[in-house]
Amino acid sequence: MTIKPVASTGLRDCDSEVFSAIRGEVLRENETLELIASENFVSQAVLEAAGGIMTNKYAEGYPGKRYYGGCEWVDEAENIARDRAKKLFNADYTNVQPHSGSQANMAVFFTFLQPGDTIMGLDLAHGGHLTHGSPVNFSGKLFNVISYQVEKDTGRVNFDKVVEQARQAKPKLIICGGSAYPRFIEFESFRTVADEVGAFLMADIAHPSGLVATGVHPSPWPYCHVVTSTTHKTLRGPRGGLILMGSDWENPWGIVAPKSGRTKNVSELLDSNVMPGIQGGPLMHIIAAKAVAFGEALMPEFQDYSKAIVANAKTMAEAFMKKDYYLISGGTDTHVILIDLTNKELSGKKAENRLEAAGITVNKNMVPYDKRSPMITSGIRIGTPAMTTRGMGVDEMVQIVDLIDSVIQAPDDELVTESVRNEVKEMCDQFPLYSELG
Ligand code: DSN
Repeated sequence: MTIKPVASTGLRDCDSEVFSAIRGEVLRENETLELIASENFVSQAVLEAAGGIMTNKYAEGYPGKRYYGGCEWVDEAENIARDRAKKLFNADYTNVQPHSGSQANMAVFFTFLQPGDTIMGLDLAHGGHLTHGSPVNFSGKLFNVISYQVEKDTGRVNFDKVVEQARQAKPKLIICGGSAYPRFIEFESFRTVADEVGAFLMADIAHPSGLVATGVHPSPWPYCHVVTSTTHKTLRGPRGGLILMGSDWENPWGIVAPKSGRTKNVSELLDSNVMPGIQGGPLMHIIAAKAVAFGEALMPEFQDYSKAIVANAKTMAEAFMKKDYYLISGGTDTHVILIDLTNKELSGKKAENRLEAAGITVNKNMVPYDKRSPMITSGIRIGTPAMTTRGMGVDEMVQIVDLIDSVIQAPDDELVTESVRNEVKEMCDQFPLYSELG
């Protein structure tokens, strides 16, 4: 038997089942309207790096200090990623190895906290994130969690209440940011609360990070002690995580390493909590792709893109409100719109299903004070990053709102679904995606 060299056959020829699944996803992305606020379409260059041969390389450790030989080129890729991330976010320290935003958050918690310490984060049902203290997540299992909420009438955080809660709970860490908060994160107000109770302040900017990088969303500096993010939402990179710090990396607080009791820079503590603390070998192909995405985000065009994301979201928000949709917080400052469908008499789950049948992808989402369960929900979340990448502008956003409304008004009418699906296909044909993938 002759063993073929691995490079001799491509996916199409050697594995028709997986090829067919990927081909199906290419068609799905092409032929539907992608409105999930946390998704985006990466460039061909990012795709190439993410699917590249650095997936072969083990590189536990950090550039110049690895546990494996042969790291010359992956060191170069990781150094480029670090330099570009620091420039992009005006940061003094970064770690680009977290496989996801959850791992970035976990590394921060393990650096700044001991199990059992108290943390304060935005309630998941009010726009927070699983890792900000949900009882089903490590954050809720390992730490004592006090959640803050948004106000029923404004959909916004009430800082008089947050400070009152913080005075009572005395959290060691306060987390700001979330996954369904349509407004700017109020970094300065959170810092005032953190200072009052002597807490560390962490911002999770996973959602707006592309907007933060381009100045379209306010900066977490100088207010936040540590910042985490994902790289694949508004930042339009490969799926992954990121940690950032400003000058506090020098450890003005004298935090000590738990085992040795030695005081180190926070940067060293964070690095060792990422690897070997919670991860092994870094995904070097993804780190190379992060470097490419950071390079793209440093280009002036990326600021135009970020502004267009927000202009599109604001246009959609206005169009929905004209049609009597109830938007949490009455609009948006970002790429996210959160709609409470209670006055439309269908659940978030049904809306998600019926819109999907019509070629429009959104996700069901809890709304503040939701009476339904997380698997049913009363709301949907909509975001504009992916459609903006595709080149769609405000006219298309108004058209999309009309299409969504047609489905929501007649969710069980198959003729309406079919007609919307045809219009979606026509729109998508005008804005081709990944045509180079055939
Ligand atoms: N699942 C992500 C989102 O959709 O916002 C957050 O992790």
